[in-house]
Amino acid sequence: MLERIVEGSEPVVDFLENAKDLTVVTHYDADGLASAGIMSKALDRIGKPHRIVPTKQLNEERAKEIKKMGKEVIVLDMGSGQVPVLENNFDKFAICDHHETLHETDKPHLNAHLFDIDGNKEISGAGVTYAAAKAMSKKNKDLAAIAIVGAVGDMQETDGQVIGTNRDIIKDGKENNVLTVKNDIKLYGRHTRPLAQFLSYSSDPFLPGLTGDEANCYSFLEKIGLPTGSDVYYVDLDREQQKKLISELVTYGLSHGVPDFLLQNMVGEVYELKQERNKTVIKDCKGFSTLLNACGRHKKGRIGIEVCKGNREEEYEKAKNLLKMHRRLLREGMQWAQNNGVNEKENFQVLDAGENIKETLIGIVAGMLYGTKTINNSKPIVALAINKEGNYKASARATWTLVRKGLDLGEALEECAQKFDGEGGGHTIAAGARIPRAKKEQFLTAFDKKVGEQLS
Ligand SMILES: [Mn+2]
Repeated sequence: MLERIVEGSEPVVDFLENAKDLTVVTHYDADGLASAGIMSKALDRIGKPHRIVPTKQLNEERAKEIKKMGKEVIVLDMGSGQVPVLENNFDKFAICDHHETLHETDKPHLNAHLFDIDGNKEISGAGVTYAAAKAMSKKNKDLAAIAIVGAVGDMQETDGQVIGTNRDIIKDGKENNVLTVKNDIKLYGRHTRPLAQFLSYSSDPFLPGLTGDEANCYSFLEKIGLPTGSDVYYVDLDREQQKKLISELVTYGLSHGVPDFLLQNMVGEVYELKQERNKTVIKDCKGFSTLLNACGRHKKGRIGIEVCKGNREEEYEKAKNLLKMHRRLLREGMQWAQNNGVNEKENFQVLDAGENIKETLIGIVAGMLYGTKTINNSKPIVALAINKEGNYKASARATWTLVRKGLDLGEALEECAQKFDGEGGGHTIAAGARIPRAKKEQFLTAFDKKVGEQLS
């Protein structure tokens, strides 16, 4: 599958090789930053100068700003849905994307869906960009690990592992000594936190009594006979001890009402960057993508891109500090949500955070609330935050169980937001919208009705 995209990369590669004044425009999330890391490294290797612009969106206004910097753009992890904007502003452009919204163009356009590959699940923006890099030079196969960082960051794992074309990329990564794959616990911090802290910080899934309570985690570990020293990390345990911890956590979760699908997701394939040092946040792809997300969400995308390209000094230290801040804000957001609770409607529930949670974090908080006692796990959630313009940013999240029953949050948000002078869209399981402040109640009523129709 991957090879088909590599073969189809020729127009993009020609474009890059002939570019005179190149700007790399990329989405600001983990997948976008990974895409730019891969592209920038590949361009460095052929000695092609370029500037990099991470961006949240690519509308007319933003395109005009970018045009002032340079006339030729390669757009990564976005662009397929913005062809008219690109046509309006640039004589020369190319696209590497995996999103489904497709406009036709005669410019170099690499998109998974053009090869009948499902870009939602089987390959990310970083994966498509990796295919182009591989077409430029076989040397770039060492960037396969960063492509998987992008896929994991874009939540492309299905039942605990990546699938489809992403598996071809994994194969490249293994063959080139940059990736290792094993079955293991998928909680955040295997490499970076002492065991008790590792458990207490794990909010996905939320384990009632353990998450957020280090003292309880300490007693839990003592009770099951595992070491509690502050110098013992999960990766320091032997295989038997690791297995013991996992089975005890599952038992604990089941007896504390954690949905079994969340507990199942706790174990699966773990992707590690073979060349990175143990006990660093970038040792595994999940940690790496979280670091990138923190950079992007706090408008420091370029720092994350440098880390993707191999910087392990100044930029890496900055990125780690951003991650610390990011995680603190998320904990505070979760705390706020749990203290204030949700408002349950007929077919969904609302968390109205107003100005108490940043709009850039509201979606992550909404997702993390599943499995907590704060929300009803059998209904979708819409979390609202007031954005810079004073309007509402809405982030909707659901479970696969609901999607299987017919729920499509992307469709529901798009339709309901448009009705009330906003805009929205996204995936079946996760979507977002912007809603004028005065239209909030009308929007929520329409959304309730729409979701009810989808689920009936
Ligand atoms: Mn993406």
